[in-house]
Amino acid sequence: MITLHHLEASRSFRIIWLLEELELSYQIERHERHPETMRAQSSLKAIHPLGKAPVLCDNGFTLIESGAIIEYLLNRYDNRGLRPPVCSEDYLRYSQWMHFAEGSLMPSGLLSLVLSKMANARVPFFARSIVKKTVNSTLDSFVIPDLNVKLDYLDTELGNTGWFCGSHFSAADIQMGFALQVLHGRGLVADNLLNIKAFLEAIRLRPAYQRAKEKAGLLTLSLPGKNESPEPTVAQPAEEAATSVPADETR
Ligand SMILES: N[C@@H](CCC(=O)N[C@@H](CS)C(=O)NCC(=O)O)C(=O)O
Repeated sequence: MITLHHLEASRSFRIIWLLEELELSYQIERHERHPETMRAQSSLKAIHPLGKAPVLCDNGFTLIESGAIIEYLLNRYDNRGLRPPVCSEDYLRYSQWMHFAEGSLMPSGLLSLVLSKMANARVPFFARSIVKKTVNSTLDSFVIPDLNVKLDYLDTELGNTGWFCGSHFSAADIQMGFALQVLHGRGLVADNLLNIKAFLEAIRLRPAYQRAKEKAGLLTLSLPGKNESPEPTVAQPAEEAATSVPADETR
């Protein structure tokens, strides 16, 4: 039996989503975050020394890293063609976006999260304004502009077909979709990035995504003092709008 160790509001959502897309049977072991530090509780360290999610156990093997877990599940169980053939041009795109998500996009998001937390951290009164000024200037001069260049590029790329590789949904859309979801949830995706918004709406309407959301619970973390942005909605044909599931109020 496949066992997924899932941490609330974390990347392990990707794996639940993929398992739902593949319609595999699996079990979820749930782990919680510490209410103040938001770090994973020690139960996850008992499964793997790094104490990070996702962790997948299958066939006596324990695997970490969402990209590696996705490749493993596709190698072994892909019955839906969620990865383009290795010799195809689409595969190059697939491979690029699978790496880009954790190699380039999530680090930008993490940096902005850490710095925003730092800007709001409790520091002695005399140092407060200096810390805030320094952190905000790093955010404004480097972190946010760098992230925006990436997001603009992604928006242009998504303008081609609406998906990250070729004209079909693939596992790269899961890997990238979660990262964009997190950034959107933190209000970091500008309103004019309509292709990203349409992409987020398209994934949200997938039945497997909706099932995964029901199983995963809270999807993303919000910043201190900020409410999460609601899930994006673009204009839909009337009959689709009538059948779509409303946004989960816990997000
Ligand atoms: N690159 C890794 C990142 C894993 C990771 O940082 N997971 C976060 C959740 S999104 C985590 O477990 N954080 C808990 C902690 O650091 O205490 C992956 O894609 O699996």
